[in-house]
Amino acid sequence: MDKVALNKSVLYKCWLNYDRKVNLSEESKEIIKRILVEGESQIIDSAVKELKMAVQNIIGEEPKLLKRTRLPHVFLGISTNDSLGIDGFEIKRIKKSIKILGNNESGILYGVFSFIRKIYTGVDIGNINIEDSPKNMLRMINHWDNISGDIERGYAGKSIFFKDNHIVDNTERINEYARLAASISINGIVINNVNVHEYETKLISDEYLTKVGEIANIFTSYGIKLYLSINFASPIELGGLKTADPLDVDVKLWWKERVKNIYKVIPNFGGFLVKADSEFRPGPFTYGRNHADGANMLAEALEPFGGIVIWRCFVYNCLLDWRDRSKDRAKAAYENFKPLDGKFKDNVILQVKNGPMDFQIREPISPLFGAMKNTNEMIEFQITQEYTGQQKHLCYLVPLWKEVLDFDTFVEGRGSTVSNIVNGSLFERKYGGAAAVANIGDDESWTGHPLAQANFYGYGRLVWDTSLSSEEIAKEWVELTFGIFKEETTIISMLAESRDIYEEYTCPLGIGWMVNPNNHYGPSVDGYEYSRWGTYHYADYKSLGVDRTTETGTGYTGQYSKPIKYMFENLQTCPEELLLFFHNMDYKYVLKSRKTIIQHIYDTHFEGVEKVFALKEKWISLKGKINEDIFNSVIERLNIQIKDSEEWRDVVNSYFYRKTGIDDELHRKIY
Ligand code: GCV
Repeated sequence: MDKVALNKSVLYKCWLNYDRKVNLSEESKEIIKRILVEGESQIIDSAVKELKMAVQNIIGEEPKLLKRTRLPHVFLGISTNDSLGIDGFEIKRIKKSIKILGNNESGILYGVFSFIRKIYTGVDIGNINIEDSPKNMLRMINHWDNISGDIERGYAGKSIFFKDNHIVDNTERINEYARLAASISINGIVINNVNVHEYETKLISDEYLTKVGEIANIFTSYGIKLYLSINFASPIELGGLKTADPLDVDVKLWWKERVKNIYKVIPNFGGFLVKADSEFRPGPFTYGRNHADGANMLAEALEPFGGIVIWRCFVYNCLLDWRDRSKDRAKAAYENFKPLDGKFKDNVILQVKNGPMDFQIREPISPLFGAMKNTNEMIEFQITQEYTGQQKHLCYLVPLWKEVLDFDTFVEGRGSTVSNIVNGSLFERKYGGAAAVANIGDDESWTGHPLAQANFYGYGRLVWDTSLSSEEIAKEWVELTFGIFKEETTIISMLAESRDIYEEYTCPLGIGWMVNPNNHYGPSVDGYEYSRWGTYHYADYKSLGVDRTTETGTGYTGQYSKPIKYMFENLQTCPEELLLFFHNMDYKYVLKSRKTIIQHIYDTHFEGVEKVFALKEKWISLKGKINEDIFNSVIERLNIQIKDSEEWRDVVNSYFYRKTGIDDELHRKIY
């Protein structure tokens, strides 16, 4: 039995807290008393361990693991059902027993987690009959952990993998993490930051590989493959070569040798994640080569072992001149990659951030989705709340991700959703899926803000089944974390409205970027306005917003399919929440709400703060009804959120009042 999970706090156990009463019929209790297993492997062991742990909590005794029995039991094994996809499973009642059958071993594990989930969310398992397969093949988590133990954009403590330039010795927590990740069907993990510095470069060297292999082994037992972010200049920095030119024979050989060594130590190594020629990271441009040259060289080395290259498309010029309004960072990914469509090897996947800028609270989808019909694409989300309140503010991100996945690009007519592009089905691609930047650290709660656990949980659930609604996922998470109780709707509604609230008191109408430079926390309307990063709002006394139309603006809209281009360009059809992303508008322009833009800015900022106060009131109504540690920890953060949102309100409103001289119709306090 796993002592770690049983002895730790509710905060630590997250949604795998089995220590509570569930309503099961006597008949069902009789079934789960006995477990029969067909097959043997690390993953099956994990599945059995999990089931035993849950059952012990439910019936108060350890279930029996038997070779055969005529009595009721739960059976775990491989399915013969051809309609199950890879990693899929079925759970069905057959006569006196329940069978949990996986398409493969991971499927068995996911089936067990699903079975437990059903029990703890009050489903009558007596007549259970479900079939479930993932919508996405790759369901990955990217850690931006540095070997120093710091996490780039991490808001939940230090790394659980690294400390003081070493890999941690105590792997208990990593084991627990693998379990948490597997419970939401994660099957790939990159343990180090995409910005690979001096020491992290060595993770692929013999000096570190044994230790990396130990971590890989922990993840393997939960059906998760380990990947590493690599430094494109490794042949120079690690191998002592004079160049990292991807077409150089010695460079190619060097990578082939390295990869061979990696697979000797980690036989099921997943592959490489690469940030190249982006934000000062090295890449093929130095040698006059392109991204396909770079990616294919690595792909060739990984190919014999079944490994893949995940090449990031977050490539843009971060040395722009703010005076030059013709340049538009939003266009960069498409301009860099679209011409290379069809030039990448089969085991290369392009990883594209959900929007063209950088994980703002509101952005349109990246036009690269669907633009590359002959290239594998996967989507990159950010669970860590870099621009969305840094796990001090409540911001449930599943509605945002859901919106992105459901967006119809029309690249092949109706039905060309982002979801169908990245899962590979629209263009029948070999690989596809999703990755997300983790919000995990060594904090007791893993995520700092206890309610930010819902984002980690929600990411996995949504990527497994993109047809789930964000409310369904929230409900599931709440019931697993707090139990089924009358007031659970309070927490569900808090989660559901939190993204809109955050948007209201921060950035209006899709403009984004009004944050303090570098740390990206708190308001600074002009923080990035006169900088080189390409993130401008162009506010003057009369208007604000970026004209990205083809006729009068930067031409960015031309990167979308025709119907989408017209939708964004036309003021009647452009979704108003993105109005200022696509258009430079007069403050007096009247929105569909019949409010002018300036009045909308004032109103949303005042209302946003009021809604944060209301969030706190809702939370207070739960006092005594939920775990006290969680209650207190969330109150602490809601107090911070109130103060911060007031700051946002006053800074943003004062800024625009001073720019425009236009009074608030309701004469509220503006400074
Ligand atoms: C890991 C943004 C973040 C960086 C991050 C980068 C990326 O610029 O602020 O911290 O670097 O995105 O995604 O590569």
